[in-house]
Amino acid sequence: MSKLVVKVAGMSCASCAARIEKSLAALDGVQAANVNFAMERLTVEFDPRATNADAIVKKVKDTGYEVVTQKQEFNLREMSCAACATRIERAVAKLPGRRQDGRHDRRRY
Ligand SMILES: [Cu+2]
Repeated sequence: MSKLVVKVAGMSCASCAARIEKSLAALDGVQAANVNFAMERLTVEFDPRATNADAIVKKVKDTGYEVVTQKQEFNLREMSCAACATRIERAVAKLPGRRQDGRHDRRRY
């Protein structure tokens, strides 16, 4: 089971959200479709053997709404996290634990 989470634009009321849910539920391979109107967020659980993210996005567009693809944002966020991890690793490496003379400090943390 795969999960797709995207931002949907163009909804003006809760029945828009319901319309998208209904439309996606009719799509082959979709197990569950949930639209959070307030968050403008669409969550779809689907069988990747039966459908894919592109088909789901197309269906949303065909229903009359826009998908603001966040896949790229997710990637950026991951990259940013990796950079943060590196930064943390670097910062941790600077913590005392080794003496200038190279011998290990026996202090425990
Ligand atoms: Cu509406």
